[in-house]
Amino acid sequence: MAFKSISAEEAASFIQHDDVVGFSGFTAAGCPKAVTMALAKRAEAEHAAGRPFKIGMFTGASTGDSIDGCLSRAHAIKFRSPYQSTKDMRVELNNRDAHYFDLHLSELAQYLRYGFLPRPRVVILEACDITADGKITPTSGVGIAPTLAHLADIVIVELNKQHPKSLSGMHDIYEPLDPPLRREIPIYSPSDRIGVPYIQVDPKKIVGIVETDFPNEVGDFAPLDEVTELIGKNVTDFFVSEIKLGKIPATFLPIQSGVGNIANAVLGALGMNKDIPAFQVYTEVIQDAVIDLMKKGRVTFASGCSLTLSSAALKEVYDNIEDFKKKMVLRPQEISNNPEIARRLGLIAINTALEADIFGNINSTHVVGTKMMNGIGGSADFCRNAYLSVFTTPSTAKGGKISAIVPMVSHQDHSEHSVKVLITECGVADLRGLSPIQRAESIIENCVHPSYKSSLTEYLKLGVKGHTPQHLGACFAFHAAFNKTGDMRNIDWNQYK
Ligand code: 0RQ
Repeated sequence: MAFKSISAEEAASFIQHDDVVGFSGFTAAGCPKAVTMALAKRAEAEHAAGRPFKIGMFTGASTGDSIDGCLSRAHAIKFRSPYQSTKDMRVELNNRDAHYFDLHLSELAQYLRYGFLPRPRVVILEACDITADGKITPTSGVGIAPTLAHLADIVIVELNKQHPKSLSGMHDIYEPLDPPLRREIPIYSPSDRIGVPYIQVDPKKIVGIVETDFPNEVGDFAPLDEVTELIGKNVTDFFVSEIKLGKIPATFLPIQSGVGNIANAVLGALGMNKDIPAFQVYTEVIQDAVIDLMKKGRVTFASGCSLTLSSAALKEVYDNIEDFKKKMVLRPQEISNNPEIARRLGLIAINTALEADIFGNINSTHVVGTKMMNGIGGSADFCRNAYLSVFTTPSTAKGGKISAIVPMVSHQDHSEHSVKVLITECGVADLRGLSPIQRAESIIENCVHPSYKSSLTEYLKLGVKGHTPQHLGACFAFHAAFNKTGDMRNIDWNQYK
């Protein structure tokens, strides 16, 4: 090998307290693991010796336990961006032991290049292959790796045997020029390739290769239940009727589908309905449902930033890699989530809300207004720029004690201006062309769980005048009731009359 083989511990010793470190990958796919575990041990040893050790970190999106989990438990994070989804990281940032700034995923690479954010000094890239002149083939996720590779002073490569070298050809690596030199990004169809299949790194920056054999850390998806099945059916029926009405072309449009169990279930349902033509996917994370639908011929092409697959689905892809390479492409998140491309391709965007309000605003991130769940991820990259933007959510959470639909969202990620359709297991509220009061009536009638309908109707009856009938003294009554009694159903509206 042209580069020095080093241990994970040696690699970790290149990272100092207060360093800014970048990591390849997107979700748990394509992330380094060995060096970060060694780094967490080093941080613990430094802390035990009474010395400070914390790093600033930039990743593509969430990572696996070997990065976010280990470094959180070691209290080794000074700041972090963007999206995360591990339990230990949530504790760390909700305790404000680590500073988290949440960012649209399409913006991160350019923010780093523009100098808006601290420049990473060290980056760790997971690869399945590397050439003597520094051409790196990423593994199952790309994220911001190309930008990190050219900005950093020091590059550490984890060469992971779990990913075959034959993955080469799956990636399409392209970094746009920065303004004022930027031109259009020439993707006119999800399958267009515009870059090269590798990340070029200056070989002089590569301080060593750490050979590893760690499997991906993507968990399995939850099985379908009655609620997710109904949401999937409602989404599908709605699209079928939109095609019949000629509002969506009969050939259909590329789908962007969000992250998590619900998104996976919705996409599965959509793919199974034969009234929807076989379709292409232009999305951020390629989840299990896409692979299943490809096997059935229902998804004809998928462009994404990562293969966020259960181990069984990833094996399926790797066992048939040449076939899948013809039907899939993995891009940097700057391209997979690019607003220009979302608008041009006419994506149908389906994302999951944590909470919605009766006027169509969406909270994707904060539990009861204060506690960070995961982050905004790419949801706004797509929602604002899609041909049609849909949000789905179960109408209640926590056994019915929380209504996912409230008078006013406790934190806003997507505004009423971007959100076009809201769908729960109860039904569909098509918000296009409706005024605030009409949106409220439609959402209460179609999407709210029966146990909260009368309460939200009472809220509207508080009789506030004006364009948007929001009662500023009562709009958080649901949240206040939850904080006080543990159940949003315990509201006495009389106190607000
Ligand atoms: O809690 O895990 O303790 O049971 O939130 O909820 O129903 O399992 O949903 O896995 O689909 O995640 C919005 C978080 C949904 C995700 C969110 C609780 C609920 C449960 C998870 P438990 P489910 P999912 C980019 C797409 C933002 C980023 C994005 C997300 C847990 O989709 O992070 O959209 N989205 N990226 O009980 C309190 C509420 C709640 C609640 C649910 N109102 N209050 N807790 N929960 N509603 C674009 C791509 O292309 C990928």
